[in-house]
Amino acid sequence: MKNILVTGSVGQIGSELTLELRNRFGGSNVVAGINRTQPTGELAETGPYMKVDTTNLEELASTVKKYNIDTIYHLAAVLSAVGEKNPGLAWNIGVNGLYNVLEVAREFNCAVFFPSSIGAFGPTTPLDNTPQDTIQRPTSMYGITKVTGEMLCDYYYLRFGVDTRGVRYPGIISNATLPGGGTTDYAVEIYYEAVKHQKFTCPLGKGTFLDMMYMPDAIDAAINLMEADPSKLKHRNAFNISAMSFDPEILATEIRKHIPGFVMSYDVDPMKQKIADSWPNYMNDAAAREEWGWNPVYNLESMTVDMLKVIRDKHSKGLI
Ligand code: AKB
Repeated sequence: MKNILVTGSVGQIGSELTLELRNRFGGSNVVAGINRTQPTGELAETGPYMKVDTTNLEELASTVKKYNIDTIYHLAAVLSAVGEKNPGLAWNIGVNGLYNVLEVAREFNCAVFFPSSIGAFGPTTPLDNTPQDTIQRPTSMYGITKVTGEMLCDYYYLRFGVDTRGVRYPGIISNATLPGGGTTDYAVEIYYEAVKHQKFTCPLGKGTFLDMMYMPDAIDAAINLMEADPSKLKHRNAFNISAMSFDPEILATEIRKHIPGFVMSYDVDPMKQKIADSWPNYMNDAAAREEWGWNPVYNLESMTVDMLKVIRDKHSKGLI
């Protein structure tokens, strides 16, 4: 029997991951860890939720104990753009929060999923076909917390045998919960603005290629990796995973196939642009494919069809 805790369960990935885990493993077996934002709707109705501030070791430990948790999906995080504005907060949540999760996992024998990111790379990394094992000297605080997290997870596995596993997520595109404060958020916002106003002002410049992924694939990645045969995993943590790579122009052209009048202009945010320029154009994810069968379903075309269908539906119901 699995008993799962998801930290950051009201966030962009956490909210959809929690519901899918409840689908697969039963609502009462998946605890939604919340902090400042209360869960609503399905998230509040389909299973238990608890206040779990990951920077508070006692709060985390008492929830793990109370629900006999054996697996923690640790999604609580501060994204890259917010992290640059508040580096102390990014460090506290990104590193001290993870340290507490790993300590509790060690004490209560839990497996841990940790999402690293393309942010764990930096300007001296080979940015095309970025290898699984390569130079990592990120220049954002977000990236520094992600590299530290990758190494902490390796350390807890090697030193204490904690079953840590993780991926390096690209920008995640979704239509349920909005992302908050990332560099790749434009690739979500553009769909909403295209449906609502047929125009969008892009904060990243033409030619800024980044890896991206549709949410259903991001969720499958987390669950499939956690369910994978451990004897096949040579890396365990920080697997490069990707599904597509595009720049804002390519994305706008794809949207225009469905909304011919869509107009995009640019107002480049220097801080976001600097971060994006230091991240890979596209990663090599062969290790994930070989070691645990990573195989994304959605590409830019199929994702765009689905995104526009869902967002148009919400718009027609007055929900956005
Ligand atoms: C961000 O832009 O900060 C995140 C990420 C790629 O990790 N979406």
